Amino acid sequence: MRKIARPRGLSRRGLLGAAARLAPLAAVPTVSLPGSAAAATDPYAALARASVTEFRSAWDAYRRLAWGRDELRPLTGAGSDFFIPGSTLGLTIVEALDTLYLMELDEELDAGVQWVRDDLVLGQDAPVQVFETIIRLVGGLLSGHLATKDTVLLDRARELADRLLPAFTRSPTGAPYRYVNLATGAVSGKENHLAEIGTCITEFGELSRLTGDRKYYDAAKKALHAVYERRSRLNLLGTGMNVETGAWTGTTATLDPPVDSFYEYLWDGWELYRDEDLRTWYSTLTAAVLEHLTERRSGRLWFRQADMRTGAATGHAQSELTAFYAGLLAQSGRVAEGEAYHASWAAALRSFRLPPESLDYHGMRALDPSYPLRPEYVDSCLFLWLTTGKELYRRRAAEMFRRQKQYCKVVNGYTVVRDVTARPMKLGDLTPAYWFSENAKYYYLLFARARRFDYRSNYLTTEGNVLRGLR
Ligand code: DMJ
Repeated sequence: MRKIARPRGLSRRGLLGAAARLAPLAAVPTVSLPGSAAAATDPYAALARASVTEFRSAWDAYRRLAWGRDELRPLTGAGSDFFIPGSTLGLTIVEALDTLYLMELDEELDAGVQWVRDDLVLGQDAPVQVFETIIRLVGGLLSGHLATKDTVLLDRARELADRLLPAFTRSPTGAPYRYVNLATGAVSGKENHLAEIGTCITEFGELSRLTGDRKYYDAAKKALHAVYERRSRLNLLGTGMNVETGAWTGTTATLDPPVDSFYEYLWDGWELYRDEDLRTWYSTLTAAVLEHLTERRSGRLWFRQADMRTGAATGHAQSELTAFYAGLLAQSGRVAEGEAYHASWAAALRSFRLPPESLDYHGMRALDPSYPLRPEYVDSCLFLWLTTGKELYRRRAAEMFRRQKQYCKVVNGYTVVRDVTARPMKLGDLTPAYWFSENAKYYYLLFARARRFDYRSNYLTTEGNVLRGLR
């Protein structure tokens, strides 16, 4: 996530501009931004250089060992598939395009665009997960297009979105099916999760803005509404629904996956497209989340699980993925809660060397001890820094950067951890594509004075794809 002030001069013309209601520009945050007098002496210059060095070593390994494959297995030195067994959609290349641009690695960027132009085959006869395809591939192609102005990238984004659309248009409720066959349009997976139903309006909205065809935005908004209109009397949501009947398949209210970015995109959709409905839906649901899910424990703020109909507490687990919510809270005007929630994760990092995938915040015990190189904690560092101007968040990011290097760095870049509580830590064998799109980008933007980034006015998707603020 990760969106800051709305771009100055963002065009309101065109199809979406006509549809969305206009609103005053959001205030630009008061921050010691790169290039300002306060940033004259830069204690982060060495970290900025190091963030590029680390990215390059992982990128070189990917090029050498797995070029064109979805992801790199750095220990075995091979590629792996993410979407379709035995086939590739070039996930790492597509995800990295705008990071390459921001870091001014133009030769590598050209090679990536060339691969998309010559080798990316979209019409494959296989089902793909709609949500992942939108946030990673459609989003990656769009931010790549915005960075390079190469129309091939926009054409591919549009082609891919068109292949995904049956998941939305064939659904009786408008909430998308989980999978769609890219060649035939056959849909499957009628039980879907909230994050997967509702995390598409910024990518589809951008596609509508760029192409002048509002069908993408309309499909995404209808999906969000299909969930919103089924909220409980407490204004709480469950975790999933049957997209054919509209019945809830999970009735636990939670911010953890599989819900997380559902809330994020309500706010983001409002912020990008000034659609008042989305702001209303976000505000209504967030008020209920803060009323019913907030839990203070040893002075720390966490978000519990509860029954969506009664509000009764049902659990006290917290996923690392929910760390993004610190930034979202601050973004949407709840700065104190956002800072408090980030402080809870910072405190957890005093108990664990790396954040476990899931923890029980009552006993501060790892429920899932893996660490798949998640970016959410640092994502919130970036946004909280830009919102508050506090150097605290750069220092926290610097500490995570150091820990990732200490525990996850291997000969061919970076790898996931299977157990952060083991001594020594047990490593897995994967560099997730989001490491190139998110972690590496957030570190670079936090530490560098990126010349190609507008620190005052920008928008990054849930996958870290930059849709505003590239220059
Ligand atoms: C990314 O794919 C996106 O941030 C998504 O919204 C959930 N988290 C993963 C990385 O952890």
